[in-house]
Order: sequence, then C-alpha cells, then structure tokens
Amino acid sequence: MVIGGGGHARVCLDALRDQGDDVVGCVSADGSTIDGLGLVWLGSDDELGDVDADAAHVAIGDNEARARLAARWMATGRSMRSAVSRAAVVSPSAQLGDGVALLAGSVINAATTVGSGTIVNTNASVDHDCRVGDYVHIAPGVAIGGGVTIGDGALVGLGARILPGISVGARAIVGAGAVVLADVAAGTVVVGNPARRLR
Ligand code: JB3
Repeated sequence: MVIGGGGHARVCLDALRDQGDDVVGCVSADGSTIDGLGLVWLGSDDELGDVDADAAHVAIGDNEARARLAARWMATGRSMRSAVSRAAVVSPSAQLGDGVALLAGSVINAATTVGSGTIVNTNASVDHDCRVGDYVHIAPGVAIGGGVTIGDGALVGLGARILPGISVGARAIVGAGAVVLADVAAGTVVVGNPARRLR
C-alpha cells in the first residue's frame, strides 16, 4: 500500500505498478486519495496496524513527514517497499536503502549509495561515488556530480546543480536552480548561482 494520497503518491503509484506490485490502497491524513487511478482510501494513520498489506511505500514529499510515517509503519513490524520506475537507470554497483523512490528518468551512477526513504525525482541524476543520506529529496531535474555527499533530510530543489566533491549537510535546503560550488552547512538554506547562504 501507499502512505500519502497527494501528487507525489500519484507518481510513485506508477513506479510501484511498473514493478508489478499489487497496490491495495492508500492511507492519508486527510482522506485524500489518488482519484481516477483505482486506489482506495484505507484509513488514517491510526488504522496503520490494521491494514492488510505486507509492505508500504511512503509517498509524501515532505522529508520529515516521510521519515515519521516510515517509522510508524515499521513499528507495525512490516517492511518498506521501494518504488523504482522502469525508466530509472541504476548502476549495478549502486546501493539502495529501503523505501526509496527512483522516478522516471532518474540516474544513479556507479558506486553511489542512496539512503532509506530517499526520493530521486524525475530526470534527476546522482553521479558516481556519491553518498546520499536517508529521507533526502532530490527534486526533478537536479544534477549531482561525482563524489558528492548529501546529509539526511536534505532537500535539493528543482533543477539545482551540485559540483563534484561537494558536501551538503543534514536538513540543508538547496534552492531551485542553485549552482552549488562550495560545501553547504547542516540546516542552512542556500540559493542562487553561485549558491549563497540565505539563512
Ligand atoms: O515536485 C514534485 C515533482 N513533486 C512534489 C512532491 C515531491 O511533494 C509535489 O508536487 C508536491 O508538492 C509534494 O507531493 P505530496 O507530498 O504528495 O503533497 P500533496 O499533494 O500536498 O499531498 C500530501 C499528501 O500527504 C496528502 O495525501 C496528505 O494526506 C498526506 N499526508 C500529509 N501528512 C499524510 C500526513 N498522510 C499520512 N498518512 N500521515 C500524515 O501525517
């Protein structure tokens, strides 16, 4: 099943079905579901323990919410399911955590590690020897050079570029379209070209 019933869940549903998964429905906070795509609402988070499903994919774009819901689901003793589009390209030497979303056109190159619950969104590329943490979101169209480190919970915004060898700290935010030439400290927000600290 899918946890979340919004825009991101729509995209992940396609990837789950690509894998041949039988998706029984979704659990969302507000009763939202994926209209028109044949997914029924199974209840709210309080019903998680009662849902008849072997595994869940947490399909919520917000990093903190995704991590929180994943922990809650795993506390029911069941596993996290990844959603990997048939149009994603993943090197045989890449290592993937549980519950990742690798969406259409994403590329994970050689010897790169992607942590649990991380999203590599449409047409985003993560090149060789990168270390991407848990519950990170790499937004559509991002390009990440070789040997980059991205800390847990970081957000790399739409179309950003990160040069080879850079480190982006945990929970940092890289603004849309930024070009990152220097390391980004944990918890900071950087924007622009070249990327500068906003707060
Ligand atoms: O930019 C792109 C390509 N995708 C965005 C994605 C990464 O993030 C997308 O455009 C959206 O901006 C966003 O997608 P998401 O997370 O699906 O957002 P939204 O469409 O607002 O839907 C949020 C869903 O998460 C709703 O179904 C909520 O009910 C659900 N949700 C939020 N908090 C929750 C909770 N569901 C559960 N079960 N529990 C929660 O605490």
